[in-house]
Amino acid sequence: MRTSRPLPWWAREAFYEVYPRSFQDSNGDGIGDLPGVAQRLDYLKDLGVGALWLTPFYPSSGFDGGYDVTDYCAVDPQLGTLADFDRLVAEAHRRGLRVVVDLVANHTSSEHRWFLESRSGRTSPKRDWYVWRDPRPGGGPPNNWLSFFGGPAWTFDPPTGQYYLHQFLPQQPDLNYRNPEVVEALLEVARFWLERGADGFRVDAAWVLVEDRRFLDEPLNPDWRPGMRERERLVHVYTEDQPETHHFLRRLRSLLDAYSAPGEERVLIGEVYLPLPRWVGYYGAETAPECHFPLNPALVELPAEAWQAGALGDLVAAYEATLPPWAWPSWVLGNHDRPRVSTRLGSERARLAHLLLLTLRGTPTLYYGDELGIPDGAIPPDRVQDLAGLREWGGRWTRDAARTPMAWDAGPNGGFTTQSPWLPLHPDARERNVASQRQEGRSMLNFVRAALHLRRERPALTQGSYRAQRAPDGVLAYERAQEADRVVVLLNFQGSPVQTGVRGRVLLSTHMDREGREQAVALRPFEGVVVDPGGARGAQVVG
Ligand code: TEU
Ligand code: CA
Repeated sequence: MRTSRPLPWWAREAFYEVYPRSFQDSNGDGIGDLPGVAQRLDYLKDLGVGALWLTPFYPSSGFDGGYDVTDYCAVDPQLGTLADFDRLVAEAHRRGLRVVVDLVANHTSSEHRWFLESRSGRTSPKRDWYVWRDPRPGGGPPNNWLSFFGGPAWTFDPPTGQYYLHQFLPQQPDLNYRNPEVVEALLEVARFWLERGADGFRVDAAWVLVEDRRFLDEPLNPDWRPGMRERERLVHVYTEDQPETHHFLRRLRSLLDAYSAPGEERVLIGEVYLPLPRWVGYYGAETAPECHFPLNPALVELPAEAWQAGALGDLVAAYEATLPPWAWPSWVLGNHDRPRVSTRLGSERARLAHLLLLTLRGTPTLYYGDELGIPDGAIPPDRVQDLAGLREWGGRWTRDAARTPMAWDAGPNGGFTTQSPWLPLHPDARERNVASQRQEGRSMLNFVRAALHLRRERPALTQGSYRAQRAPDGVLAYERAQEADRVVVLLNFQGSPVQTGVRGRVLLSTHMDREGREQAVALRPFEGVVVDPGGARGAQVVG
């Protein structure tokens, strides 16, 4: 996107992912719900984010945290009603907050009426809504494709003698996007939520919607090593990133554009885990756009040991160089599928990571609770809810750990619920919660809030250009500039202090204890700062 034009809201604002079951319980059943989210909108407004992404709140069969939908056009009774959704949207809009909902497009629940009809017989009018294949000659699954959650991507259905495809759980049969009726049905679902005021969609599993129609075996991955996920034994040439997937996303984008008005765009965000050269394909083309931005998995997947100035600088440079000029970057630190950033990096580097997230060029997406530095929860085996995730990670990790309830105050259950919560809160919830961190001047919460507000106030940070700067070893340095507004960001990713030659006014430090003019900014271990160099000169970072 050319930066001289005023930015659309989805490029200007920070997004915040809410896992509704874990945000706020409003009726004392231990499960967070939509009215609960509505109660906490003032918090989000004050924090400084501009849009919420709600993970699925639809009726579901409960095998995959809501991602096994039984009815796309309703609300799970545990989480509320359609009227609660309408109120949530109205209350959000009243505060200038946007609401994006999850579109679970790749698959339905096996209990969805479409699938029940489809599996009822080979001549069912909905048979072709899913991907059914005969056993391979001599028996067994049609090919070697593997599911994300372990085991084959095919399950046999004895009454009709065929296998159906599921990229995820057997309880999540893949829809057949080669059938135009399926495309229409999903667009109809999208219309339903747009009519109710949703500001857009995060399309779930957007890079695996369609498979190659020859159903050939996928080649073995020569780089697979024990410890890697089972699905990675194969190279996904036939099950990921197929051209027809892009066709659907283009259709969906056209629909969103038809529902958009200047300043009131409906946004299309895609979940896309692919290497950068193919990941950028999900923006589509300038004249045939797809996602406004795909969620960027790079920082979510970056191993802790690679959080070094050099590697990060290269990573950002690669994104800056690969994105076409009209495409807008996206940055993410964590989500409901991966270990939390505090656990991956430790609390000091989690602050640095947030300063990076909130000062890079592009739309940042925060994950609820990370603004408090919540670590992965310890989930006793008898309380594990996410069996799918346990399978995905070979039993080594459960996604529940990253989905524990938000802590609002030092009261019982962190103010999340008056009853026993569906998952235990993090162990230090009595100290690590919104109320206590509000009072503590230098808390993670106050830091993230300050960074979000600084980002809003400075055009350089919201829409300015990005330019890497030379810096001493261990320091990632870059300048953001929008016309006369300029800031320099210095991030010390090493455990020792370092002197930079930067002169100017420190606007914000991860340590929250320095502000003001300095002759040569020195950084403490793992400290990051935003500096206003003031005037045209003096910003050069000298090693
Ligand atoms: O996730 C898709 C998904 O495949 C990634 O989580 C994946 O497991 C891996 O990290 C990619 O390399 C989405 C949702 O976010 C997840 O919660 C659902 O379980 C999944 O789709 C199925 O709907
Ligand atoms: Ca509840």
